[in-house]
Amino acid sequence: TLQAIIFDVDGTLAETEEEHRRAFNETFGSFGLDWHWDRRLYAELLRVTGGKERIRDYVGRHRPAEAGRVEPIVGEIHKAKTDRYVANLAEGGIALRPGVARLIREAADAGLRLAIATTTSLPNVKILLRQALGPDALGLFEVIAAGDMVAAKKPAPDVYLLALDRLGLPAEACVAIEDSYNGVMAARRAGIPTLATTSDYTRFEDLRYAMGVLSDLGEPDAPFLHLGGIGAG
Ligand code: XBP
Ligand code: MG
Repeated sequence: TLQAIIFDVDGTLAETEEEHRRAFNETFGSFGLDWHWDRRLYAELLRVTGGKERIRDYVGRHRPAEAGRVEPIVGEIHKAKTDRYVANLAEGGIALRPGVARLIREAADAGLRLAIATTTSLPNVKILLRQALGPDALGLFEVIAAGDMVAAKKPAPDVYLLALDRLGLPAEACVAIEDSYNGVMAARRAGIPTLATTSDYTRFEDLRYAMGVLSDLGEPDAPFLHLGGIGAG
């Protein structure tokens, strides 16, 4: 039987990638880098998960002459990007995708255990959950497997295997919710039944290894059915 839901973050809980892109672009200038990642380029760069990995991939393919200067400061650039992303979200917030808040609350009320498996950095997860669900939001999630807690990022299964390990559950007792090819592959390689919701940057990706693909997780938050009330009077 189903015992836990494991959520991806970026693209699944919220459409965060434009905030990531903005934070990357706002950061490059302060390191004297005249880079700008537009939407088209970013869609291509998203094939590599993880911010540091993405910067290295970009330099390798688009700015090879700058590799020597950038490589020693990738960690520094990425830390500045994370700080900026957190500051931007603290200021502006970001909405959860349809149905996400409701699923989290109803699953928790029903006694299901909740976990997160993401390649994004831990501070990014924390600010998103606090902003969107309130100060107690982190307490809803028993396990948060994030960022550099594993060596190999999605599509490797490592972050999902870590979440399963921390939950102490077999893969079959869980369902993963993902939005991307890399995410679906990571969860499936860990053996977890996976549901995909398409997101802004992933709607044309190959999600066929998910057990189902939906546009999103549901209807607006207002109660839509009152079966108990119909005919009860
Ligand atoms: C999300 C990502 C992340 C973010 C940036 O992938 O690829 O890298 O874009 O996060 P997924 P960091 O939703 O499949 O987990 O910059 O903190 O690495
Ligand atoms: Mg995602």
